[in-house]
Amino acid sequence: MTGAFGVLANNGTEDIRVTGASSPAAASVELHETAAGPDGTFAMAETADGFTVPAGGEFVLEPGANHLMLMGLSGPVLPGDEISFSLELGDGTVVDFTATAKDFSGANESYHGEHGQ
Ligand SMILES: [Cu+2]
Repeated sequence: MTGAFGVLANNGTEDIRVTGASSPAAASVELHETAAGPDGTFAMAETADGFTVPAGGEFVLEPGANHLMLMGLSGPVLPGDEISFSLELGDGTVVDFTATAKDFSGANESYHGEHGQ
């Protein structure tokens, strides 16, 4: 599995809730958040109520925090690959976007470390 990171921007005047995501590159895509557990270690889990992008603001997806988790990749993801995603919004609309895969080896180590893997 792998993570997807970036910034979701909302230029509108109302908050946007992201309730789900999908990608042809993966069997499923989950909305994950990372939080410190009772014992101080960080663990990631699916968000209970999705991501909320505030009106006129941004929602940051980054390692060790909120991210899109690609589960069950349909094939290897190589740097430079164009991965398309669909985000399902709270009002029922679907937003498509494409992200370019990047070599993430440097930060990947700390990312997995934070996840205790
Ligand atoms: Cu995750």
